[in-house]
Amino acid sequence: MRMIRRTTRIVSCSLHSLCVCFLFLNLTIATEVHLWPQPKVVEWGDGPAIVLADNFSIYVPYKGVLKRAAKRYQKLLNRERWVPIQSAPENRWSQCAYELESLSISVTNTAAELQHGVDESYTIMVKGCETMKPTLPAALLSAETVWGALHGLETFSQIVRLRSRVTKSKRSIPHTVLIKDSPNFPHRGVMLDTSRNFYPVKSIMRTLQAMAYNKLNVFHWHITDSHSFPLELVSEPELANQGAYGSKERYSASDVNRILKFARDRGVRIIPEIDMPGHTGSWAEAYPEIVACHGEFWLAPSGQWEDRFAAEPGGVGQLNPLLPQTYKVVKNVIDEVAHLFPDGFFHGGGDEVNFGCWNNNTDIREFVNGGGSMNDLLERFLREAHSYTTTKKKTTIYWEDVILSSSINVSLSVLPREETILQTWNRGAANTKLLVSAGYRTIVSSSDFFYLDCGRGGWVGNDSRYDQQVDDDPNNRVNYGGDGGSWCAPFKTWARIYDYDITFNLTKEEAKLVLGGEVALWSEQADDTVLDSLLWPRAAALAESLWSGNKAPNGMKRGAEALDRLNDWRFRLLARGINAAPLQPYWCLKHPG
Ligand code: CP6
Repeated sequence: MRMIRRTTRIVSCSLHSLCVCFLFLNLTIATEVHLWPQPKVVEWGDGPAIVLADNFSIYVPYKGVLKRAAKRYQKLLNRERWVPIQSAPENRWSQCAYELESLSISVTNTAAELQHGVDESYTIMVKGCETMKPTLPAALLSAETVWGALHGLETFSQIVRLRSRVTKSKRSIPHTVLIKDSPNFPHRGVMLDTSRNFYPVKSIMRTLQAMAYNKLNVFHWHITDSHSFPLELVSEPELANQGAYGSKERYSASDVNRILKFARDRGVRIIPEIDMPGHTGSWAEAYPEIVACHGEFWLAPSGQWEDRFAAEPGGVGQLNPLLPQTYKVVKNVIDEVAHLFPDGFFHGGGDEVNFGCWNNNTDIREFVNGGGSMNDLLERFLREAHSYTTTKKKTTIYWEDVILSSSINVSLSVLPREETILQTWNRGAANTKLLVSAGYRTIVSSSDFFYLDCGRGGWVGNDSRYDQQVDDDPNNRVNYGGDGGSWCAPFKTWARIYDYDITFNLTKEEAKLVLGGEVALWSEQADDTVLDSLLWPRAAALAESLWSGNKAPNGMKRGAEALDRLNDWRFRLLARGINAAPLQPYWCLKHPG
């Protein structure tokens, strides 16, 4: 009986990504403390633990971001009550005679702004006591910039832990530590869609906080889409007045500024996305005349009337590139958003432009009948919109569709390489290859690996993309089953995200154009109630993969060893108020190997 139960339990751990090889790995990788993401270089010295004094303090000689961060981490260290699931061997737990009184921070260049490519490296040195003659332990964090120092503070907070049992209330760190750390990729992001469903400011802040814990440094804010326009703009107040879900479901300039300050204080950049010219149905609430096909049906090029749900469940709409009024609104929006958000990058959307939608519009049909092409229209729109963003001195990001969509063939001169970055989402590595070989800097967010939204059942709509297993009735708009369809399968597990190599199959030169990656949370089926558990700990998997890689120093995959640390990390995130989802039965964590 006992035997059978045991076997069953082991099977249910291994089914969810093996916890059986821990023992072997623990022998080869002697991590005293579990860190996430794993730093590039970590050396633990042997010797008694260093106990933090009760009045331990973080010493920062600079005002501003770093001072506020030190305060936050000091508070966090004071209340941290997290104990690792596996304690280090007892012989590590003798302690130095003197306690550690402070951590000192020094920064070389305090003026470096938080922008793409800023130096994020840091070094932590902790010197323990000498065993024979008692000496004072010392801890130093040094960094080139404030932003590197923030990462160092986070790592320091992960080194600290409660001692198990013996001295319950005392925090300690291992004897002598050397950590030298810097990221592999400068762009490590999370995309959040706040249009399909609204997220309160506090849930965005909680997400930014969790990102900082994970050293993720880019929040790609997909603010607007067809379903709602939740951003208040002074120059175009009607867009939110009419297009937001309600008077509370919107972000004011002061909300945005609070979010921006919160993010900057944690070393996170915010890239705003205003998705155009597709995905603009919500603009039609205020400006029906500038949006094509925002009704129920459109006339496809095939001559068939198509149900709008067939292309975009829940509502569509595409800006009409022929109208001067369109550009007046677009210019106001871009100018104000570019001003509101200080980042050097601006996301201009450009995904899923549907010529069938434009074909629904009489003026556009006339334009095409008169010898113009749909392609000309898109090119016209992009050229115009691009000139607004570059006038604002922004590098513009677009979804890959603007050059890779099979129906689209815009002149690349509209998208100059120095001013343009493209973001993948289809066909995994193949599209990354196409973008970089066309000479574009690229951000990877392949839907096969990095899309976090799928996997929780029904989709409203009879769209075959989302819903393969729906019955044959074309009027049936409810998918009762499964995981949401082929686009969603397989589920994007942490390991699938972790193991994906964003520079797969690229030459060294091509790989240099890959700036990094983003996990994406589209919100058709998500809001604040499920936000944390959809993002965490899966976004943490991306965080480590882009920070220090998914391979151990010996070149082997570090999946199993990573799982060990990620389990601990998930519990620490929980202790810090992030509702990260469990990865395994707790039993597996208690019984490694
Ligand atoms: N919304 C917008 C979406 C998606 C994209 N853009 C999307 C497409 C396919 C999947 C998931 C999301 N919902 N504006 C594509 C970039 Cl599987």
